[in-house]
Amino acid sequence: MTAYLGLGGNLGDPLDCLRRARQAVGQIPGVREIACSSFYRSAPMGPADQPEYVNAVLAIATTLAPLDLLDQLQAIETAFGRVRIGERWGPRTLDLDILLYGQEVIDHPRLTVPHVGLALREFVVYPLQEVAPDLVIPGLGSLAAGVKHCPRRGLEIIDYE
Ligand code: ROI
Repeated sequence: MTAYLGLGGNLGDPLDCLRRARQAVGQIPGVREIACSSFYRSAPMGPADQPEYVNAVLAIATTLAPLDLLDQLQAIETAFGRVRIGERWGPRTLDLDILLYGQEVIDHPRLTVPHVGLALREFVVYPLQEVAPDLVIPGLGSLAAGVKHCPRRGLEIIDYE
């Protein structure tokens, strides 16, 4: 199955954190990386009094069932020192979200796929478009059409000089 994962973080050194998280995801048994987007700097969505985020999207091929994949991703979040600091939409060291799992629609207490807000978030749709320009999102239509309605809000690719 092809799945798309959103990576995000805004505490510590988020670029380094996301790079290491990418490695960790690639080492999950039953997961193989297909593609990785650029890394992006993005303005926080939600409370503005927090550091800017780094975001990226990974395309993977996986033999894991969705909830098994979720378990593995949450174990990585925990290993990276993620603490849930009460506040909703507050800062975090590492977020690993299952954005899409093939064309499946999943409505489970632990997991909603396609990810809530997928079409609205510039830090998801632009990197996703980089790795899957022709994607169709179940219930939402073509990604390319969604991107047209999604302002960049200052989203920019981090350059590595
Ligand atoms: N804002 C940005 N820019 N990137 C994120 O990954 C992100 N993640 C979140 C909230 C707090 C909603 N804001 C975000 O969970």
